[in-house]
Amino acid sequence: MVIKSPSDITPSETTSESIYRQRRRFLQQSAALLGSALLPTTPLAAAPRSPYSTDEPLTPLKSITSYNNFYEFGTQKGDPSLRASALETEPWSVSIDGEVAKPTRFTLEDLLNPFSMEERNYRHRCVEGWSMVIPWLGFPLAALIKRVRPTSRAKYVAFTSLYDADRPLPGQQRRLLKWPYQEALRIDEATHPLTLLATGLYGDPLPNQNGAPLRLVVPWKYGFKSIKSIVRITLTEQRPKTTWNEMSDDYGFYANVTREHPEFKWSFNRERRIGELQKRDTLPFNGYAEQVAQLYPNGDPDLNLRRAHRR
Ligand SMILES: Nc1nc2c(c(=O)[nH]1)N[C@H]1C(S)=C(S)[C@@H](COP(=O)(O)O)O[C@H]1N2
Ligand SMILES: [Mo]
Repeated sequence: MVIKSPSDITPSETTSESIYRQRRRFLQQSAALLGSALLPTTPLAAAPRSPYSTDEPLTPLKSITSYNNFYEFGTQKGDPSLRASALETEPWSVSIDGEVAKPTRFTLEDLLNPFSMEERNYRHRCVEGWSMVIPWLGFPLAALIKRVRPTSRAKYVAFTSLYDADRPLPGQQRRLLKWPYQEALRIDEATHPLTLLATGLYGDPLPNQNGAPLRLVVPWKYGFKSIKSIVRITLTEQRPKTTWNEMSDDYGFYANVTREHPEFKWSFNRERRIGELQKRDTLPFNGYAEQVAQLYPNGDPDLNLRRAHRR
């Protein structure tokens, strides 16, 4: 584990988190006292607390930004924070194409401009068996999809991370994965109100190691679905290929956080919340069953597929 003890953390690293907590407290108090109309126009004032947010204690900023999976920068948990400064996020553009009214390449600014950012404190569960609680800033992917007007044939939404074969990132110089990293959701999952495009965390823009400048967050699925540093979004009729699912069926296309899956090698019923010593139970759909279970009326789609193949 790469988590440092508190004595290793320099003051500058903790400042932004403690300022965040102060501002958050101040905004909550002023909201209660004055009503939202009189709130100062800080970024946090524009990011109201969402009913989808968990009240669980937030994972410290230091852990969220130093214990990462971002194989473009290497496979060690510390590689992304050490190396992600190599990621150039300005200028940035995102192409949206496929089954949409008008395929467009947006500058990041134009893409984000129509949307207001919300704060969402979400649980994050990696297949490796660790978890965090992360205060994202972002907006529902549903709003963007609506804006680009999907055709009636759009059944899936595919995402691609940045990759330039002429200038590969450190981890992309090895065939750790098939580059570029790709992920996809069914369109009803993509337009579920929990599904976010995140542009920040702890009230500040996304650090590079967390997938700047734009990443997906799908909190009821294993972390590998939450693709980072997105450059392309494609709406498709057929189910797209996705990086980890192509490597092994153990990484299901759906990858919903489930318990009791003896068929899958990553069937963990327990998880370690970063910062805690005791393991805790993993919750069905990572604790979001009430919101998302109805998306899967026939049970776990990955498991059903596996059973069908075996027959
Ligand atoms: N492009 C890209 N996206 C990615 C990954 C990656 O290696 N490359 N790792 C995934 C995995 S396995 C996890 S657990 C989360 C980790 O996000 P975090 O480092 O912000 O906590 O990002 C996901 N998105
Ligand atoms: Mo992960």
